[in-house]
Amino acid sequence: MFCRFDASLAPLVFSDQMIQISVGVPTTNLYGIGENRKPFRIQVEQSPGFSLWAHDMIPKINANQYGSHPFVLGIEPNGDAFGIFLLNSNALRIDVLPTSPVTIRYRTLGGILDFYVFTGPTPDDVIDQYWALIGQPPLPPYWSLGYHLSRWGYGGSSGMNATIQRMRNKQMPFDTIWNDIDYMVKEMDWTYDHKLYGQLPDIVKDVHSHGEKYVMILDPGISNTQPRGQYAPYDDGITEDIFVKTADGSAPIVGEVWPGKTVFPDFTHPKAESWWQKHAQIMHSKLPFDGLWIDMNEPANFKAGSENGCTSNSLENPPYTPPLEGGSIIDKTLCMSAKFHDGLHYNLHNMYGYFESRVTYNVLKSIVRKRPFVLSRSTFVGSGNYVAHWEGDNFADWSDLYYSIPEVLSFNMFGIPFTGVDICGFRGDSDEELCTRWLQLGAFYPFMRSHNQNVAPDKDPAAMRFSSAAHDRNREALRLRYRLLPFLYSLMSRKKAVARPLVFQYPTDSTTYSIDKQFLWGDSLLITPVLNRGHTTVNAYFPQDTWYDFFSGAEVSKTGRWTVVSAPLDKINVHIRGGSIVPTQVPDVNTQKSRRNDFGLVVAPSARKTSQGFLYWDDGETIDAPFNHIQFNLDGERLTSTVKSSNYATTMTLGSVDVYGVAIAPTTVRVNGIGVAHTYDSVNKVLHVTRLKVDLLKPLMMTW
Ligand code: MIG
Repeated sequence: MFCRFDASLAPLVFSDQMIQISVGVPTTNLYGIGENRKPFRIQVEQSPGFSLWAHDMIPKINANQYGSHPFVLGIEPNGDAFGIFLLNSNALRIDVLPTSPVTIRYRTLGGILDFYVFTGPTPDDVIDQYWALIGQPPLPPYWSLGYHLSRWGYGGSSGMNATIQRMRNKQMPFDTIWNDIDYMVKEMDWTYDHKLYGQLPDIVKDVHSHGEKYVMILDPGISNTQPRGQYAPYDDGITEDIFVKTADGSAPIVGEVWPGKTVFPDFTHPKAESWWQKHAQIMHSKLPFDGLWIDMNEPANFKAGSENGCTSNSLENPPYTPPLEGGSIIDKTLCMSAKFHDGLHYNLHNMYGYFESRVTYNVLKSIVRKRPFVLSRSTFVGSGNYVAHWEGDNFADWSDLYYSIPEVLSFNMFGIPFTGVDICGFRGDSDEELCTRWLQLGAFYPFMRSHNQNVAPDKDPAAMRFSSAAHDRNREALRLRYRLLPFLYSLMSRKKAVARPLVFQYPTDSTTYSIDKQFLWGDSLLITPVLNRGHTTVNAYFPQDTWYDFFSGAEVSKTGRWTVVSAPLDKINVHIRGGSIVPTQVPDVNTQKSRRNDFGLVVAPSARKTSQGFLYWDDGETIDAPFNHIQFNLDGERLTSTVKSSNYATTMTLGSVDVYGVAIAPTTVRVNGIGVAHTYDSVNKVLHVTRLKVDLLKPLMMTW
């Protein structure tokens, strides 16, 4: 690895509001730099440039989006990886120039050059090193790994209730129901509309009685136009003096968001947390929410700067600005000279979402006294310590379906592995084919949520306008998700990237460098979704290794090349890598129920007939919960387990084991010394053992 920071590739500029420095890097395989919509591998040949400036903007190519992550990972042709990270919250332009060596040119509008270089040598090592610096994401509550259903504009409690009922009636697995801004009175935080959503407290009660959870949205903008004494969040905020101020510091800066004119909480203010806490607590006593969703925290403002414009100075009109959506640095946000407790908006803008995330996480934690679940639109370096993330206002079309994969893979590098996008698309109409394909892929987003714009037709898995065949396919996608939840949870417990690009696993295989239509879960599952209308086959790359169809167990005969595999509408291709053991669980309609079901193991032998896997298990909600950790090991015709930790007292029953790649039909199968019934699939070479009732908290030994 040889990265050269110098002035030979582009002149070094060091001025108050613009610093430029370049680094020469020894590869064209570069990944990261966000949040920007793009293919996963940066298209160096096209001389791309990225502006990092949090902005309320629909995801589109070349636009600065909701968050800022100035991190780039490079992989050299020999497989060695490195990372370069610039810790800087100012507006940034990062250009990638196809020179020899490749130049990464940084231009920042302020701050200092606080660079970190990570030496790997593997891509996973780079990510470990980066996360060691910025913080490892905490384990989310188990229920939040389930399927989330959201919509803007249910049309009130009855519409919301109807959505819930059809999900239940059609046996669609889901864990949560979400409310967007239409639950509020005039879109004002910490209120709910007693007319339109009069039944909401009952709905939340009913949701809880079914083992489901409730999540609601909050926006930062606080209405400042209510009569005095009528809206405590504003009155208290004034008393506590926690709103962002105008340039001269004399008064809160006023913008305009959904509630009309608003002021903006300064989440860097020491008193902001107790203020947010007070109103969250009052609300929670009426509507006991389980999770919170924080939107519009770029911070977004419908007016450029403020109601009264901005003062004219070099902060509002920097000598250099990168190309920005909306054409100006104050587009859809507050004036640059607005004042926070910790400094100027000019310097803190990219961190507004981060500060709100931290405060909201702390508040929720103190209210529910369990692991908090918070979803945030705007993110910065380190946001993964507090929140999950979604891609914002995507569109219901096939290209957005594809772009969800680079988004999820990038955020897995950025330390926010718990990321997904709005399934079926937020804007526009998704027909049942697109919706099904999206649910199938969405089952493999670490964070799986459907959400929908107020003006868009229903797109939930049980939507009345979808055929019953579509409902069946959607249910299958959801059940697959629930079947794999113990594996997903175990992956998340490792505090490593969950959704991984193929190049991380096979860094010396140049074919994998630009693959972003397939990805891995951990190092075990290869996911190959259909991303085109009408397609019932898909071109899959199988790196040189042993691979089995996850569902049938059939071994992939030719690896190290592209292969067309069948992908009928009811199927997403999933393959398991030889050498893996994946824990599963009999799915159910929510995680409260599925967590009580029997576990299963899918055992995929490597060429040397060995494999490993593990299962992490705890109560799914307690902070620093005692846990069980069971390791599985295959060696030839012997599957064993080691209970590494068993501090969580519970029942864990192993109900089935499927062993792939068993060449010869076994005559006897023994589990813990006792002969058990089994079947053998001679076509796919699979040994199935079902109807077991084995205690997973005791060492297991299965032989055949
Ligand atoms: O100006 O709350 O990205 O998920 O439904 C739009 C309404 C504000 C943007 C979010 C979207 C949400 C919507 N919000």
